[in-house]
Parts: sequence; structure tokens; C-alpha cells
Amino acid sequence: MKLKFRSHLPVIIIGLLIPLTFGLHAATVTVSITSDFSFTPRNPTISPGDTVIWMNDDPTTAHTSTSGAPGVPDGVWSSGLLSPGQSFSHTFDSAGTFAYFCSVHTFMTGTVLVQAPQGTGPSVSISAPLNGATFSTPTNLTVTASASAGSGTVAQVEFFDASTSLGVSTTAPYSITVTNLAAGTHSLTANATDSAEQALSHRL
Ligand SMILES: [Cu+2]
Repeated sequence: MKLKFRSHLPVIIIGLLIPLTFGLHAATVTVSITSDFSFTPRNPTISPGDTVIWMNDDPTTAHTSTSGAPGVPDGVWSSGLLSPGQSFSHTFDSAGTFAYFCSVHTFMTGTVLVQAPQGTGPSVSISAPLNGATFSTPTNLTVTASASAGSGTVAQVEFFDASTSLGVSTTAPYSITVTNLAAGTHSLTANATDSAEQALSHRL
């Protein structure tokens, strides 16, 4: 975003802001229930929003996909008896580790691992002041950003005037007040850090 001061007629002009969004496409993973009494793949790793289909490819025997420990269903999902050729699907909305088993043959077990995708990163956009806004100087300019986390929660939003840090905000609504902007054009940006990134940088 840009921000401009003219010295003869002191104003600030705010430039364009382009919100960053990350589109995620839900995926479907098929777990085959096979005639050797196994789930294949047994332990699929998926992302939140993805769907697992259990397909009974055993031509002679009915099986189930039941969430929980063997013999102890936890009620998250239960396919009921799947005859040969029948299938059952469940969509996983949140991250976690989900054990499952076949209620007919409790030695048949597996685990669905639902992980937030790595490297998604947080997204942030400056919501105020608006693009192209002009201000007389001197002014107390409040800059506000909206941010969402890639994984975990938003840890902080740091505001910049070109490469100069203007300050950090750690709680929503993320904003700072700038009091000493000189006349001329300013380019404002915001950078969000999420808790996963923060954990990563602490580790490095
Ligand atoms: Cu079975």
C-alpha cells in the first residue's frame, strides 16, 4: 500500500492493498479393505477438510470402518457393515490422530493422521487506511490489518513503512498508530507471523 505526502500541500496517499488468500482444495483418499483383512493404505495422512473413503474390495467378507480403539468405538464415525463392493466416507474437518478398526475383525486397525499443511503461512492485509487516502500533516495515522493464521494462531503483525518497522501488534484488531510520517509518498506493508512460524523460528 502507498501513502503520499506532498510538502506544499501536506497529504498522505495510501496505495493499493491486495489481500493474500490461500485456496486449499479438499482431497479424497481411498482406503481399500482387502481380502487379506487389511486396510490399504492403513495409515493415510490427509489435510483438514479432506475425505477418506473406505472401500470394501474384499469379494467375500463384510467389514467396517469404525473409529476408536479395537472393540471400543469412540463414535466419531461408524460405517456399519460394508458388504463386498460397498463403501463409506468420512470428512475430517480438524487436525488430529484418529484410530479406527473393523468391528467384525478387531485385529484390523489403522490410523488417519490429519495434519494442517506445512508452509501455508499466515495471510494478512491492511484494512485501514484505505488505498489512495490522503492526509494533512501532521496526523496520527492508525494503521489496521486483518490477519489469519496458516496453522495455529496469529502471533503478531508487524507494520512497515518501506523497510522501516513501524511497530508490532499482538492482539486483534491488529493496529498501530503512527505519529511522525514525513511529507511524501509512503508504502505501508504488514507482515503476519503465526504460532507455527514462531515455534519454528524459536527452534532455529
Ligand atoms: Cu473386517
